[in-house]
Parts: sequence; structure tokens; C-alpha cells
Amino acid sequence: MTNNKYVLDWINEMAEMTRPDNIIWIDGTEEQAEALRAEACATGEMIKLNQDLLPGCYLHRTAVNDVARVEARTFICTPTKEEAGNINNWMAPEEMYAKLKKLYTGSMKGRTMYVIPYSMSIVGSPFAKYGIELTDSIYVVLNMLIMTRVGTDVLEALGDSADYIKGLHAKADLDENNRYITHFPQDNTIMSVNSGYGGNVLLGKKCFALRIASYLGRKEGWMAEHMLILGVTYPNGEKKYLTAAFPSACGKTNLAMLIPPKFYTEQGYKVECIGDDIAWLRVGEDGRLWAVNPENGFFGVAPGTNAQSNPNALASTMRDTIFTNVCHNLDNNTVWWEGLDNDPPKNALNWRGEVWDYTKYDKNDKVGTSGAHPNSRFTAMATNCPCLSEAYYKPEGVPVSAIVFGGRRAKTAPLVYQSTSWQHGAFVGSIMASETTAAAAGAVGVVRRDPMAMRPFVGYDMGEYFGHWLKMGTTIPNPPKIFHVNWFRTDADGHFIWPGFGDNMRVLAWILDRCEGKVGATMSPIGYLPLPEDICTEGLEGIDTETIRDLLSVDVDSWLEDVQNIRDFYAQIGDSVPATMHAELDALEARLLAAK
Ligand code: OXD
Ligand code: MN
Repeated sequence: MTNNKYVLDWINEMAEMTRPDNIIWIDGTEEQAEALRAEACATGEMIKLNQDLLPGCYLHRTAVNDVARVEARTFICTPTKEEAGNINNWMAPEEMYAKLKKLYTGSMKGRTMYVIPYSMSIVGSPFAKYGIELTDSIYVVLNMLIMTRVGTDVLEALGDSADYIKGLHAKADLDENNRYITHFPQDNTIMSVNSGYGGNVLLGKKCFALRIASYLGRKEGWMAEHMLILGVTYPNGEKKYLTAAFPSACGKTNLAMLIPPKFYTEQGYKVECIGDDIAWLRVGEDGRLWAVNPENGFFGVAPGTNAQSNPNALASTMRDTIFTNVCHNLDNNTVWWEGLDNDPPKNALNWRGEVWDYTKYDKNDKVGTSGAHPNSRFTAMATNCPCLSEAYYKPEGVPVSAIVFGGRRAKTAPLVYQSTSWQHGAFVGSIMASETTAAAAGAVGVVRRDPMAMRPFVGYDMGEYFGHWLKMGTTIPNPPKIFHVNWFRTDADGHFIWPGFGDNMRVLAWILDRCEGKVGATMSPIGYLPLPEDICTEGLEGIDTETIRDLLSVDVDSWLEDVQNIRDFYAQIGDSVPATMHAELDALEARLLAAK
């Protein structure tokens, strides 16, 4: 399919090491994909679901020990430890290559190696970057066909160039003690072994579009961020775009596809999705920051997705979707997950493939008793999404008016606040924190600092990454305004106060109005806060301006505690944290103390 010597030599080298029985090039045709689906069903790797109810849909189960990204086994292998920084795991490239070589050698014997040429963002566009993933998993091939743009046109666009990201994935024997997700930014190389879970093996996503791309972005003067992109159309037809960064499984997909409350739709407001997970951002010739979604599909969290929380995501999963680790309803050969509806299937297999008794469900032991794994997923084409924006197809992307950071905080962060400048906004991003979710292995519900929602995804030193944010601010003549939101504040009984989902539009409307200078704000120690009456509560049951006032309150003592925690975190990152960030932190502390 190509004469590119760099590509062919590398594939030969990898095949000599892994020794597959066959090598098959993926050409992006439906015919080939269909043959692979049939093969996966014949071997049990996938289950064909009810084609009347879910046309083109399949179910896959990963190994029970392989259900989330594994941060402890994810490595950035730069020549020096300093380049990877203290937050990333690091191993010297030669040491990691040697370790991996042992694990890969002969690992594809009796298997087929698939060669997937893919593009992140539209082939031939100014944002496009190309990759080739070699894998021994049909599940990976079929997911990559949804999540990225795959085919011979990628090889044509690459031509004779050596400028592509090499990715090698081998399932090997799924041994979790020898599972490695490794990145060699200087070599444009990603190597993943002993896993079959999406975030670890769909190498275009976290590995390339965030870790390697963030490294390239710093080198080349652009940004790769863990952000959704959405567009708001106003009643007069005007369109505004914003990006938003939230840690994994904090509702990015829901926000990206939100349906505004009636009060807004009746006036003619519309929200459209451009991306739900990753944004690549560049300074445009007009001096604004422009964003594209480099992906081609959604790898969304299934549990909690329903006709109320996210009808657009649910509709996206109704055809040509691969479900991973959800519950299998044997009565009608469809799928189910917790939070889909109140009607769990009575005759079903759980995410492990065992007979499932829904009456034993215990929300304190979801992994043990749920039908679907808490991190079960759907992989669906972006074009399935009813609210996909036309701007999704624009190679130049969209101009960004606002960047929104957010976390899952029960108490400290207010519903929304605005930073006072790009620099202060970058600081606000750097101090982001959230209660952990099931998207990564480890304890759930523990507060951890997650700068810009990029803690697991920066392909170099975190302090340098802060520096890159600050530097970008000096290169954008007309930068977006930066905000922070928190949908997750709870009352004394632990219930969420803010309704979230579609009603988040009320906060987005305030944010965009601020960008236009249409509404005022009050200054607080942490930044600009809305005047409570400027957050529209029309049609909201049980929430009035008084509740908004509460949601916007800033508890100085808990912020001062947070300041201490941030200091510790900055210290953990080390000397590379820019002095500007320390100065912002000192200034925040001084303002809080003055307000006490
Ligand atoms: C994801 C994640 O899958 O952030 O998007 O874990
Ligand atoms: Mn993500």
C-alpha cells in the first residue's frame, strides 16, 4: 500500500521481533471491516447484538483485570528523567526498549499483525498528524476505524515522509504485571503491551493526541489539551465556541452534547458538539485561538448515559457502535448499563460475562455487583451524533471565545468564576483538583490535583507544561477568556445542589456573555464571580437566586487549606514550576487572608 521506506523498514523490524503469522494492511474499506467483524464474532472476541434494534452494534469484554487506563504502568521515556518530570513515570529509553523487547519477542506468533494507517484530524488539513498503529487485536482495529480516520489516503498524504507516529500494540498474554504503556517522544514512538483496554491500546487517543501531541505542541508552538469543544448558536444566528477541560469521567461528553433548557431553545439557542475529549489548539492568522477535534468518534463512559442525561450520546450509540464491558441483556440481545433506565434486565450477563442477578446490586461495590463495569464504554462515530456541528468538518477548526476548567469538588469551588487574565487563567488551570473516578485504576472519590485535567496526559515535565501555557498567552493577540466551573457542589446531606446536564447551559450563557462584556461581575479573592441574578434560573425548580448565591460562595478557610495543598503539589512537581505560578499562588493566599 506504500513505498515509504521509513514505514516499511519499521514494520519489518517490528514483525521480526513479534513474529506474526500474517500481516494485513487496513485500508479503511467497509468490506474489510465487515470481514474483520465476522472473524471477531467467530472467535468470540465480539458478540453481534440484535441487528434490528442496534444495527451494526457489537459487544466486547476485556479481561477482568484490564478495564481502565493504568497510570502506574504508563511511562514517558525521555532521555533524561528531568524531561519527563516528577509527575510522570520515567524510565531511560534504552532500558525500556530492552524490557519491552523481551515482552514483544514472539508475542504475535499464531496471530495476525494489522497495520493501521490513521490520521488525527482531517487528512491533509493544517492540523493533521499521521500515525501507524500495529496491533494483533481486531477489537483495536475496529475501534480505531471509528475513533480515527483510517485508510490509504493517509499513506498518500504521508508520501515518502518519516514524519509519522509509530505505535506498536501487542496483547501478549494480558499479564498485568508486565503491562506497559510507553511513550518515546524523541522517537515519535508509542509501545503498549499486555493490555486490551481502550485508553491503553487505541494509540491515537491518549497516547498520541495528548501525550505525544503535547510534547510536539510545546516544540512547535501549539497546544494539545484534554478538552471538549462545543458551539453555541444564538437566536440571531451568531455562533460562539468554547473548550472545556474536566478530568476523566466528569461529564465532558454530557456537556459537549447538552440540550439547553426550554427557556433557551424556545428563544432559538442551540448547542452543538465538535468534540468530547481532545482539542488541538493553534493561534490563527486573525490572532485568535482556533481548535479542532483530532478524533473521529466518541469513546464515552456508558453508565449514567440515558435519555435525560444525554439523549444525543444515547442516540449516537444506536448504530455502528462497539460496547465494551456493559451488561448483556440475553432476552433481546441488547445492552444495558446502570443509569440507562430503571428496568435492569432479568436475564443477563454482567460485564464479566457471568450470569447477573440485578437484585444483588450494591452501589458501594459497583465493580463487584453491577451489570456494567463503572468504566464501561461505547465507541461511536462522531457522525452518529444528532447535535454534531458542521464546524466539525472544518479543517481550520473553530475560534475559541472561552476556555473552561472544571473539577468534581463537593465543597471548595464555586459554580463558576472567571480568571482576571490569561496568566491568572493558566494558574487557575494549574490548581485544578477533582475527586477521582473509575476511568483510571485506583481508589475512587479521593481529591487529587489534576492540572488542566492533564495530569495523566502531559508527555513531558508538568512545570514546563505550565511554562508552555504561560508562553502561549504571549503569542495569542486575542486570547480566549478563562473560567472555572464546578457542577458537583453538595449540600449537608451530600446531594448535588446544581442540577447539571442541560441546565449547565445557564452557566455557559453567563460565560459567553462575560466574553462579550454583556454582564458585570464582582471581584473575589479567587477571581470574578457572577452577580447571582445574572445566572438565569427561569424554569428551574427548587433553585432561586438565593441558591445561586450559596453556590457562588467562597469559603476562605477551605481555600486556604487548598493553598497549602497546592504548595505541596507544586513542590512535588519541583523546580520547573514557573516563578509566575508561585507568585500567583502567593497573591491568591494574600487576597484570601485579607478577606478573612
Ligand atoms: C477517556 C479518559 O477515556 O479520559 O477519555 O479516560
Ligand atoms: Mn478523556
